[in-house]
Amino acid sequence: MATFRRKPHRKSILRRDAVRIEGDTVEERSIARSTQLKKDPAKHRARATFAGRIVGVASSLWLVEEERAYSQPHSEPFTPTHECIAGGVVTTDNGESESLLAVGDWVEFAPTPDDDRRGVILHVRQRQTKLFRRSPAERQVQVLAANVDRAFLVHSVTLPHFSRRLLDRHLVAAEQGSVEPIVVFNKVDLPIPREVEDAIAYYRDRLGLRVCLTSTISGDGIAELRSLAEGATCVLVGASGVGKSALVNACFGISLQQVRSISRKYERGRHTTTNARLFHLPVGGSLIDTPGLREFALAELHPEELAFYFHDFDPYYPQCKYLPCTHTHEPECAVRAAVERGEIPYERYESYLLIFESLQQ
Ligand SMILES: Nc1nc2c(ncn2[C@@H]2O[C@H](COP(=O)(O)OP(=O)(O)OP(=O)(O)O)[C@@H](O)[C@H]2O)c(=O)[nH]1
Ligand SMILES: [Zn+2]
Repeated sequence: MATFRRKPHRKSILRRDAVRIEGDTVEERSIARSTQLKKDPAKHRARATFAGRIVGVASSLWLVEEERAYSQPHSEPFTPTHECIAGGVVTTDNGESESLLAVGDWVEFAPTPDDDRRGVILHVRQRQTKLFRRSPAERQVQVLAANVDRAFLVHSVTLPHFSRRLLDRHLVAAEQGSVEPIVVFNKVDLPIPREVEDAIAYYRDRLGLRVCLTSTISGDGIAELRSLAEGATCVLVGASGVGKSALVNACFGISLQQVRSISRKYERGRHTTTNARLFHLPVGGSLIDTPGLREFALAELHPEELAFYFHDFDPYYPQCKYLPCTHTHEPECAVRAAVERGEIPYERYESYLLIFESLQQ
């Protein structure tokens, strides 16, 4: 049996969303049980006999790999998993407003007595890093991947067309979650539009970001991606159809994930990948493929804080007349003056304004 160090219970006892099970709701049961739990959360957690990492989701079950599988390099992209449900009550070291469980989470669970391939998740350990957005349905923080070192922010140079605004949101989210951003421009085998060439140069040279130019057709940049993932956990995020799954397959040299052509009519992907999945690289390290997201609303951010994530504004900000300055309407704003002089591209500033506005809603 795997052993693991128990941390004292820190933050919250969560009630799961109400889900109908056998006539009553998990929520009702949870309320009943959480009174006992408040007295002794450690006792609840002590029922877990295994620790492991969530590597995927299948038919509403969380796929959990045992922690001991991590003591040596993985020779296969995946090892056997326990198919787990989240217990009626799950304790967590994370905040109440964020997703209870996400791919990449380290959890403590108890295998089902008559079938140890099944199990119940009882506790979620504190996330060291996370990539998150505001969930479109509820105003909750949706964690797309937890405990990741790097995020490959995947955009295609064309088909679907490059969205600067989406990349700017990705960059803010990565920094918020303490995840190192790697900007990936995929499909460089296709003709690269002029404005995308300019954007590539700007993000690489002006913002000093690590930018990879890749093609799953010509093989450009694949070795670079693989080496960036070595020994690290990396998540691929991006709109549907930009080629995230094709990049995962190219990094492994085998077909692990389904890839589908984009809709020519709408120039959009077809949302082929529906759940996040973690795969181990033979060199050590892992890649998490995620479903394509058209919307990337930022969470846990005040509009006034946004400018601090736009690092090309940094040299100008101290010269704004009014501090704090939102760089939207204030007179003698040094950031707007820099935009007027062409030192900050207008598209980048426009992207700032749009995000600023969306954060005010
Ligand atoms: N020309 C070209 N096409 C590519 C490249 N990479 C992927 N594609 C194509 O782009 C389409 C979409 O690829 P996917 O890997 O399914 O895209 P995805 O980002 O995983 O999409 P979702 O799973 O829907 O989020 C497929 O037709 C791929 O063959 C590339 O480097 N060059
Ligand atoms: Zn200003």
